[in-house]
Amino acid sequence: MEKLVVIPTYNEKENISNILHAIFGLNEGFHVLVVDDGSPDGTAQIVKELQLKFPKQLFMEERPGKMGLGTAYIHGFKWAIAGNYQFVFEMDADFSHNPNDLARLYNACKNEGADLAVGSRYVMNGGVVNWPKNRIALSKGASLYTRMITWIPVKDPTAGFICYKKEVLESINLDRIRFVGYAFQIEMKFAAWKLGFKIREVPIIFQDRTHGVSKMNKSIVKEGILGVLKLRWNSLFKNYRKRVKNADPENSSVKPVATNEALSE
Ligand SMILES: Nc1nc2c(ncn2[C@@H]2O[C@H](COP(=O)(O)OP(=O)(O)OP(=O)(O)O)[C@@H](O)[C@H]2O)c(=O)[nH]1
Ligand SMILES: [Mg+2]
Repeated sequence: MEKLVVIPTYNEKENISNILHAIFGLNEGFHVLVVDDGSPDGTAQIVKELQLKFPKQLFMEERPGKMGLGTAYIHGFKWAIAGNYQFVFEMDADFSHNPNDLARLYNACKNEGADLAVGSRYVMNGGVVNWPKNRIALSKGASLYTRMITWIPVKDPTAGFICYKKEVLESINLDRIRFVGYAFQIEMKFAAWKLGFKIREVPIIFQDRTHGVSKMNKSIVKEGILGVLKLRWNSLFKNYRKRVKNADPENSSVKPVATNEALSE
C-alpha cells in the first residue's frame, strides 16, 4: 500500500462527492479514508454510495458523534499504519486544499528527502485566496505566536495539508496527542521536529471554502493558545521527546481503533 489520504468530515455533503472525484480523477493511485463523525447532514451516506463506484480505493470509518478533528486524524493514522500505507496525507474536505498539490507533497517525501511535507501558505509562492481579513490575521497571528514560543522551524505551523512518511506516524505515541483543533496540527509538527524528522514546506495556495460551514470556534482558538504554552513547558521541563516517542513502534498503534474503544478513552 502506498498512498492514503485521510479526510475527516463533519457535515460536508456539499463537498464530499466533488473532493473524492477530484482525488480519484488524478489517477495517481491515491486511496482515501473518510473519518466521519456521524454528520447529521448525511455525508456518510454519500460516501457509502461512492464506495460502490470506487470499491478498492475508498474507505470510511464512522464515529458516532463529533469528537474533533485531532481524534479523527489519530483514528485515521492508526488505520493507515495497520494497513501498512507508506505515505499518509492529511487533507480537508472543503477544497481549501487543492488535490493537484497532493503530488507535490508526495514528491517532497518520496524523492526529496523529507519525512514530513507541509503544504505551506506562508513561504515564498504560497498564499491564501478569498479568506476574510480577520481569518488571515488569526492564522498569521497563530503562526507567529507558535514560532515565537516554540521556535519550531516551520512557517505555517497550523497547516493541515500534510504528507507523512509512515515512519513518522509510527514513531509518535499517537495516544499522547490529545489536542483536537489547531493545536493538534501544531503538536504533530512539534513532535516530528522534536523526534528529529526532516520537515519540508511546500508552497500551496489555500482557498476559503465556498460550500458548507466552517467548524472553527472560540474553544479551538483557546486550545491553540494554551496548547502552545503547554508544549513549550513540557519540552523545557518534562522531557517532551521521551513522552511523545513511541517506545515500541513495531507493536503499538498498529491496530485500528474500534469506534467504541475511541469513545471510552
Ligand atoms: N470527523 C471530524 N471532522 C471534522 C471535525 N471538525 C472539522 N472536521 C473536518 O475537518 C476539516 C477542516 O474543518 P474546517 O471546518 O474546514 O476547519 P478549518 O479548515 O480549520 O476552518 P475554515 O478555514 O474556516 O474552513 C473539514 O473536512 C471538516 O469537515 C470533527 O469534529 N470531526
Ligand atoms: Mg476549512
